[in-house]
Amino acid sequence: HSNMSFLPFGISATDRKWEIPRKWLIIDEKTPLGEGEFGQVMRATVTSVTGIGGHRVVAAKMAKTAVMINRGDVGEMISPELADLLSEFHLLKDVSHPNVIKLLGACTDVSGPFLLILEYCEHGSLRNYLRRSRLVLPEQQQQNPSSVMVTPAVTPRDLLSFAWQISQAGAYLCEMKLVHRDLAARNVLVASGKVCKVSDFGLTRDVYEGDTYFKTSKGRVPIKWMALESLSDHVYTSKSDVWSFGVLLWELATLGANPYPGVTPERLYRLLKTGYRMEKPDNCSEELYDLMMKCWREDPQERPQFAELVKTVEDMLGVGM
Ligand code: ACK
Repeated sequence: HSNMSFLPFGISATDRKWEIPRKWLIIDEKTPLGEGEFGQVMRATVTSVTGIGGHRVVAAKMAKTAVMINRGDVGEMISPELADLLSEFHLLKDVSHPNVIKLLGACTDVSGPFLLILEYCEHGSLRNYLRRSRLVLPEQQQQNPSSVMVTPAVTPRDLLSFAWQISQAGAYLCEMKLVHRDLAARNVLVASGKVCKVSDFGLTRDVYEGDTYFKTSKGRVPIKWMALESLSDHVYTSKSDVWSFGVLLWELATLGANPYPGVTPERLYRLLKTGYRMEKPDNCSEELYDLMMKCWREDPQERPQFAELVKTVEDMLGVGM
């Protein structure tokens, strides 16, 4: 086997510019960032890469069963997990936005598993970041300023800033005619400087919790983030992404709580259809609650566009004055 053969699955000659030789990658095996039924995210260091700067910490994402795949046989041996990773690769090649996870490269040669190399986001997922922030009391931070570095306290203004950044990413994706389908706090990463990056473009998540994805014949779907029309007709549009963004606003307001507590995924559709929506969380402003409620309008056309959401959150932040 030639050591420079490439995956047949949609990897073209022009993709070679993304190729990172495996020998440049040092995978930190001891501290997997995330592991699940679908694959793994590992922390790694890329060395001697001119394109992306000398030494750099990155995230390497792999499909769990990728090693088992006989990549010599075209088509038939590809696992759904690898298919998701490959589609994420092809999608990320064409996007560029400060609030969308950045693709740095890939390892596609057949000497090892397909690896997607992404920028590293030191604070991990927004959901975990929000939940960790609950544990930090302002007094604690004053006493021990170093704790600020580990888990910075989250202010109401930070939450609005996160909402604003994610709405910008939403507006960008909408402009690119891309539908994310799985916008949720677990799929937003937090980089240094509290910069939010929308990630997980493969639809299927690596790590998930109990009622997050409802298993159907079509795979796992994030029921509690899904718009009514996605639940009933499997319709996904930028307006269904707006619905999910509304749930994400609720996650922000509750510092990462699980939506619709006590509601089983099976019951959710009927409940929403009868007009039920989540209550205003404690400490959530009327304005922010009004915004999420608009995102959850039954008629997709009546929901705001991402561009409008950006403006409304901007007004709430008081920027541009
Ligand atoms: O909250 P976390 O630690 O941050 O748990 C998830 C886990 O992997 C599964 O996705 C973490 N993760 C994923 N991608 C990255 C990345 N690019 N940088 C840092 N952490 C990541 C995420």
